[in-house]
Amino acid sequence: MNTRKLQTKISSLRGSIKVPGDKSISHRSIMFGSIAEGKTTVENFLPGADCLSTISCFKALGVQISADGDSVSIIGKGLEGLIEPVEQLDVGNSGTTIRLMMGILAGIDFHVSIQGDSSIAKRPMNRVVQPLRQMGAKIDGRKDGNFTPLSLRGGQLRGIRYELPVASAQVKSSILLAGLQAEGETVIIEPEKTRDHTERMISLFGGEIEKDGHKITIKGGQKLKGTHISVPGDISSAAFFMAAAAITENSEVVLENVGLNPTRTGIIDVLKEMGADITIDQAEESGEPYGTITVRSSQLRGITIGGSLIPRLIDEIPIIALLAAHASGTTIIKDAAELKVKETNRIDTVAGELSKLGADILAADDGLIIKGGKPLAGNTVSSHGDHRIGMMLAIAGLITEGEMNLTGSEAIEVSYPQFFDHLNTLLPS
Ligand code: SPQ
Repeated sequence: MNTRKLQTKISSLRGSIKVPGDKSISHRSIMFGSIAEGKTTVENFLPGADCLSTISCFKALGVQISADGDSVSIIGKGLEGLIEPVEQLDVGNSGTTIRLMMGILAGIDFHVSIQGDSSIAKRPMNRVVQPLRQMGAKIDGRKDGNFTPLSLRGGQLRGIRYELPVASAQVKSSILLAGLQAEGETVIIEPEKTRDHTERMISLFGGEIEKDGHKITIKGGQKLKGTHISVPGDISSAAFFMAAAAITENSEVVLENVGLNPTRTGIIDVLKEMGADITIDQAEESGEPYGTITVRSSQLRGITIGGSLIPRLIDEIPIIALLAAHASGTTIIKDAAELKVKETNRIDTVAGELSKLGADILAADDGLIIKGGKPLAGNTVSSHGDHRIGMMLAIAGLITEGEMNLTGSEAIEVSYPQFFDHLNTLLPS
């Protein structure tokens, strides 16, 4: 495990950066390219550890994939082109890889064994295992298939009508990928709208999908055709620098080519409501909307965040907690119990690590209560192996007095390998 000395209290943060490609879209580009027929090319792919796990799993399933930095090309031979892997598939730290890949493998009549790291071993898989079993897949694993290692034998699936018990894009996407191969129609009802990259990608690859409010319908037996994908920058990565500019003095940070899919822009709504000085310049849409975001030093105030906003910013809650710790007044984050089943229990890790710096933050059952405005003081903090906790703490350093060390800083490689290089370019020289 690496320990890294963090930059503490700075006088300004200025400059422009292009954050790396969106993680959710990068995963999906590999998966769809692998099950489509013909060649798919991907530009601005995120070569972070999680997306590289997706590439290695699909290579093990017999797909020809060549990656050169952020350019990837995939020779898809359709679902029939996938072969039974000799070795266990290793998803590393990636929940998206395991849950979406299971939806694909559920429809194929061969055996696969899947595992991941110690964080994946704690994350619930029942949420996809249950609907995929209902569709006809045979899945087993630890605790009746709720935890890895998992063993899966797919086969002919039947369409189902499924009301999602939790708002989860991973569960929705897994069922949609199975639904593409099932007999008849699959209908999914979401309790709240979640990120819709899978739906957009089905259309981009020539498939048909119907959306009507919270209801999504897909017909089985569809064939997809390879295409070209340009991945926009990841708003979840940009969020760390948006927050950094807002909480530091004399700052202006420009973030170029950031994905602005409305199912992901909750962080922009929150920054605006907290009083941030933020400008959005949206560009023409090509499959996924994108644009330039500029954030300047701001006077922030506490707000209440909950309901349908939560899935639109679920991965940004660690950095929102830091914004709240800096703002004046109280921030309440509720309806976010899903945070407990991420790479770490993010309610506990956020509250624990920010408390170490002196923030007034309480863990609640479904969120956090933060009384802002207390000055932060340096300490040794830990990522707990969670990339988003590591990046949040590195940004906290920028407003912290004294020395600060981060253990487990390597976790950041999962979604943002150039994070510290980008941060350095914004620091005063
Ligand atoms: O892939 P993984 O590990 O689940 O990644 C996380 C993250 O913080 O990067 C969650 F821990 O993002 C998920 C996100 O929380 C990625 C995702 C997707 O690409 O579909 C959807 C969300 O998860 P969920 O469970 O709400 O569907």
